[in-house]
Amino acid sequence: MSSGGPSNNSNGNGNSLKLYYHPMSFYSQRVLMALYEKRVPFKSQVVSLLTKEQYKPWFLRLNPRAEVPVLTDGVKVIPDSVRIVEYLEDNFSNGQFGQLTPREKGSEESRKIQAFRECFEGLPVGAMTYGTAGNPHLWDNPKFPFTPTLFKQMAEMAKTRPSMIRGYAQSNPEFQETLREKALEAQDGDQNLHKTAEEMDDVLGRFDAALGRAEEELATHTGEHTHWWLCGELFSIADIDLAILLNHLYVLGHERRFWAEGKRPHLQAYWDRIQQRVSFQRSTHISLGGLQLARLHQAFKEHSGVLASVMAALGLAAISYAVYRRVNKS
Ligand SMILES: N[C@@H](CCC(=O)N[C@@H](CS)C(=O)NCC(=O)O)C(=O)O
Repeated sequence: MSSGGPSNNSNGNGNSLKLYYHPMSFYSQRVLMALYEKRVPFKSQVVSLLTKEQYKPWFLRLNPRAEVPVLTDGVKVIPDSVRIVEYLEDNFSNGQFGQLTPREKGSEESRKIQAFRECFEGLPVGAMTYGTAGNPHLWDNPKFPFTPTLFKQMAEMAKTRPSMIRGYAQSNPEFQETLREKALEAQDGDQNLHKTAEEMDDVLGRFDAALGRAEEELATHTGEHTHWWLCGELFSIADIDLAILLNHLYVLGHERRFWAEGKRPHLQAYWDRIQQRVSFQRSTHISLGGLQLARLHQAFKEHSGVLASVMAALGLAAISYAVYRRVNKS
């Protein structure tokens, strides 16, 4: 998929870019990692998925599918993580910016990157996330913020999602067609996130097959190729896909199923290495303070008045107390 060539609105130095995202969103993390890897400057705004800010008219005007991430470049609006990463690669790859695809297009490395991208980018990540939440027998070792309470809320949300989206379609006539389509997908299609144990076997199998392919490839990096990334010397878009995927599975608590404790030693070594990368750390870091601040920001916008001030004061007090405790501990 191509982003349609250089933007007339882009000045090529990233000053006009703005990313609408959520720090817990898998697809947002993929774009963040690409931006950090390429060292492209950008502004950003958190869209609070917890308070359903993605269904507010201002955001639907950017993306009628009500999904983050969305990148704007001047007046140009680019939704969808795959398209955004390609847009960045097409428009910000010279001089000061990093390169995530080989210069030589027909090479073996290029072909491998494309094949791995198709393999990873086709995985049903939403089904994995919400399906894990809705099947307690799959809760092995989940990490913050995936607590049992959050998992239970997510499982409930997966059930009520189609009717919720239909409700938003009704109250936003301008975006009705796209939202009705989305509701149908959430009811019967790919986007049905309410999964039975049997359906989850299939979802888990698909991830297992993809990670098996990665393990096989990494196992071939011997001798002078031990320092290679997934498809070669270059740290590529396939590496971003794999890094964010491994992180997501780790946070959901699936590392023992897929690679840890001797299951896939090459993938384990890759995971250890990827965690050292600054772009990875910056794109996957989720702080409780950050999530609370995003909620407060939304509250401010909606009820600018006494209530918001009180909430802000309470939130800031809680964050200050957490910082105070941390400082006192160290
Ligand atoms: N294909 C899209 C998927 C984006 C997506 O599903 N984003 C989720 C967050 S990870 C979202 O915004 N969901 C909100 C909703 O569907 O209400 C991409 O690659 O960016």
